[in-house]
Amino acid sequence: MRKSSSQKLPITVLVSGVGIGIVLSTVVSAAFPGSSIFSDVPAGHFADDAIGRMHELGIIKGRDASHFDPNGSLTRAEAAVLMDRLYAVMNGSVASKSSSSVASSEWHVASSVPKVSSSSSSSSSSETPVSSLFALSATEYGVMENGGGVAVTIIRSGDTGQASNVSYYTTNDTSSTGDYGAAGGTLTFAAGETTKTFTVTAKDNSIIEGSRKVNIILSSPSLGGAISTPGTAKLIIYDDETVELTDTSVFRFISAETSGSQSNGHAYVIITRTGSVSPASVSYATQNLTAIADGDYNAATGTVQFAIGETAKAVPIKLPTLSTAIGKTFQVQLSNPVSGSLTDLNLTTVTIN
Ligand SMILES: [Ca+2]
Ligand SMILES: [Ca+2]
Repeated sequence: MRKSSSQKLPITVLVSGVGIGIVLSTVVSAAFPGSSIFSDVPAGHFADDAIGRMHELGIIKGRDASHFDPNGSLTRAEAAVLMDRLYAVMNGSVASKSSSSVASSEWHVASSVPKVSSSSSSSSSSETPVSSLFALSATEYGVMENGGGVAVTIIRSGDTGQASNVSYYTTNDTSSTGDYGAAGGTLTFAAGETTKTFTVTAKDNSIIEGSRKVNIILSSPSLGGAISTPGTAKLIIYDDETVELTDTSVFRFISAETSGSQSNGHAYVIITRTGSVSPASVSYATQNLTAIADGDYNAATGTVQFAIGETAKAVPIKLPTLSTAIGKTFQVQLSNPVSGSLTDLNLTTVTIN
């Protein structure tokens, strides 16, 4: 296919057959959605109208007269034919000649490129511009791998007094398609509506793999609209497999000896851990040496929770103001690590100052 430098096709048509439908959605409206033609395209499917439009334009056909196979893959040859037809339609010419080497029984081949009659052009030709701005509610969302889905909110500002719509979709960042359910569609805001939500679903597995990121992208605002900031966001899928962390998360005190000042009211002992890709916890308890609990210092026991990303925690131990306690010592002992283990620095001696 040759094309002049002034006639460029959108790069995103390379992504998939469904992507082609989305990109061209502003070219012409569908008289018949894909679901009215193909039994395997659900009504309301995010590509329903796009499939109908592309069928009307003759750019795509079904696997047969009643099946589209919306989740089927596109080969490079099929992509070339589709783009060639797309190119011809966008330039007002018929592209059927380019597909002569492809069997007409193949799903993507149209026997002719029908003109779209004026009666089949509906809403977009008479659409009134609405200057809505669309943005995501955050630049980052998070979900545990086994936590189901996360609701993503689109906020509409600007002109919200009239109906308008915007599309959204997801792509891989560090994720792969098995990590989540691909989300995409067009959301219509009614007059007065300022927020809409959609859900991206995480897929659970039993693989230790760490966190992965998914791109969430707003696109294709309706006529007169625009994408505001943030128009893209990252969804972080946190792994819930933690078995390996028993070996990788090690708890310890930062020092075998420390001190606490009565004038501060507390002694603080610092617990650190290596590895922070998963929640973990460790318990602690005070023990007398020369200092006696609940006189020279307040006995303390508890469990310290480390959230994802946390590598250090301070445990406060109350020190009453008591001159006879000065110079005395007690210990703090670590025990019961969860999703981690202990090392030699599991005991620290505190001197009261
Ligand atoms: Ca899992
Ligand atoms: Ca996993």
